[in-house]
Amino acid sequence: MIRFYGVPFMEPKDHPVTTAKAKAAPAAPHRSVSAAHPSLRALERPANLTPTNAPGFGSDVVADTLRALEIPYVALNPGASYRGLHDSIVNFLGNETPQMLLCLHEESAVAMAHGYAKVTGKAMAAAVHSNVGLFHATMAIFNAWCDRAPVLVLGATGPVDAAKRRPWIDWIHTARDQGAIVRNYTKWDDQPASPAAAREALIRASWIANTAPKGPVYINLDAEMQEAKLAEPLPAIDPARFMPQANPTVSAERIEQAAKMLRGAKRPVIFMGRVSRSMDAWNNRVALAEALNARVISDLKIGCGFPTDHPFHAGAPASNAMVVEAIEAVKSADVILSLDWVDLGGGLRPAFGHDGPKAKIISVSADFQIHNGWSMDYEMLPPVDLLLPTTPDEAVAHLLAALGGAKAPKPAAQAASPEKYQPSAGPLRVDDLARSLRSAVGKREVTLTHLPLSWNGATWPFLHPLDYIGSEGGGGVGGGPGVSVGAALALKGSGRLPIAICGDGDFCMGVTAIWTAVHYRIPLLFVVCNNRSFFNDELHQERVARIRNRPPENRWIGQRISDPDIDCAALGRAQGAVGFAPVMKTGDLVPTFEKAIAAVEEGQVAVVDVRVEPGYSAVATAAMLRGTEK
Ligand SMILES: Cc1ncc(C[n+]2csc(CCOP(=O)(O)OP(=O)(O)O)c2C)c(N)n1
Ligand SMILES: [Mg+2]
Repeated sequence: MIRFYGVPFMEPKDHPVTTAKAKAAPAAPHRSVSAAHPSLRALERPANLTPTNAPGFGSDVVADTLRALEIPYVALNPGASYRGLHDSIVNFLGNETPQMLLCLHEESAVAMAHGYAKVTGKAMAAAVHSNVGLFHATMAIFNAWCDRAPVLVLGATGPVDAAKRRPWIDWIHTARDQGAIVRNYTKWDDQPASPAAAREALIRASWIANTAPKGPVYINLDAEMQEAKLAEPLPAIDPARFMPQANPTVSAERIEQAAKMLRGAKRPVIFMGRVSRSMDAWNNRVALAEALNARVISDLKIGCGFPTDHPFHAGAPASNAMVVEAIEAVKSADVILSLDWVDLGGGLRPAFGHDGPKAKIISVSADFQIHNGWSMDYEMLPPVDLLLPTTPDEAVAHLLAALGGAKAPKPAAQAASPEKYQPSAGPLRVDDLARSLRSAVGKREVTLTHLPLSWNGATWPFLHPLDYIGSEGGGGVGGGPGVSVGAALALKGSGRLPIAICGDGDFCMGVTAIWTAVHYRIPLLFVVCNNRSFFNDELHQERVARIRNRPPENRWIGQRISDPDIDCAALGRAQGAVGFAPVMKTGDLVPTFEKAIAAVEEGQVAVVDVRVEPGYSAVATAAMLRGTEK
């Protein structure tokens, strides 16, 4: 029995305000993480708490509801606008379910929750101060939105009643409609005016965020509502009854239509898009591809959905652009099954140009349900001959059944031992980094929590749904470190080694997330793919200069992060991580990675700064062309 402030720790199901079983809706497709990891629970225990079970203040009701919803963590940066809630989590809940995770920037607080959701499929909370904290958080909220990742963002304002405000500060930190800052890239927001309304708002928010298509939600808690004494206890409710199963479904008729089209296909292609991290669903997708004899294409924007070393996988996963093998497969396809591919219209274009595809298109996606008029992250309107308006996991299971059932799932593939990396004497390139890291990792189970823009998908095969969890979603540079710390948090104790490979620009923007990982003992390896530049944009400047017949050699001005070069490992060391001297030579890669992995396996956070030659693969460079450019 876990104890806190003198009374036994109550599992959410026993909690007085929400007596019935608190079932998160919808059920996670795989393992559920409902409370903090034991080694984190041991940290930051509050002292001298008075045993009490009854909420006494508005914010106690908010905290109590977070526990009833089994929110394990709240990543936060503090602020007086939610000092009431802060007190309730520490002194009423005993800093348990949710447990606070202090972050040095709101962007990393939300990014952490995003990374956690990428692994678990479930929302944890992030708390941000009034309008100013929310301003910092916006980039990460947008990333989570584009990535369809559930995050419960808690914020605060006010007092909304102007008569109760302190001079100056309470006024500048109150806005008439704070939710407007993020309304265009959240699924829902609310500003409840009473504890009862706050409880309802949190339950609704959790339900909406965790229902597919998933996404971030924002609840703005009035400072006065939080701090006021509770006039009378709220009647007990069962949150599960307010969160009915609401995931999209598809009719048997449409499944049969799709199965008929696929049965008749001679050269089917599957676009492996936004799918879950469930192993069963992974096995189903392999069985479906094998039953159909389909070629499969995948993309590094999103988590892996299919073994990339499978003979049916066409070429390497795309980084910025589809590889030639994938384009050829799409060109010759007669039926394309898109499993919620990000930008289906754009994905068809390299093969078919503006004429549109000859192949029949079956699109599995319920994403249209959350398209709005502000964000165009819905991408191009694709031609679709049959829509299955549901999640890929559900559609694939039904399609398999309709096509005659799945074969017994094969055991999860074992990573083939990578070839021993033979360092070349030449310049150190991104591929050297990848190959030597694989060699140092050996047979360990690894989760790549982030990859840089310069990554070559051919250098690292994915054999399990947790081998790679996808990019930050919204193209917001700086998300890599925070997302990776959140993912590593979710993976803690799983036996997987989390590795974040970040560009130097990305790393430096989000670098203070490292402190949170070190402070809360979240082991993780950071590898900085340090080309000393915002190199992606050097290529753009070169492109523009060439088009305009101007000197391309000036592309580096306003882009290079050198003179001084940044010692990225020292940025880690300054925050308690183990940092290594910058790796300049290919021969030093493997031994340095081996030492760094050993440190992570001892429970530490390690940072290896690898000085790579600037340069992208030809296919990635080609993807930067816009429209009619040559
Ligand atoms: C928040 C944000 N700022 C700026 C950009 C524009 N941008 C796209 S890629 C990039 C460079 C990223 O640098 P780094 O992480 O070092 O990767 P590299 O391009 O060097 O491979 C920039 C600045 C962006 N996408 N997001
Ligand atoms: Mg760079």
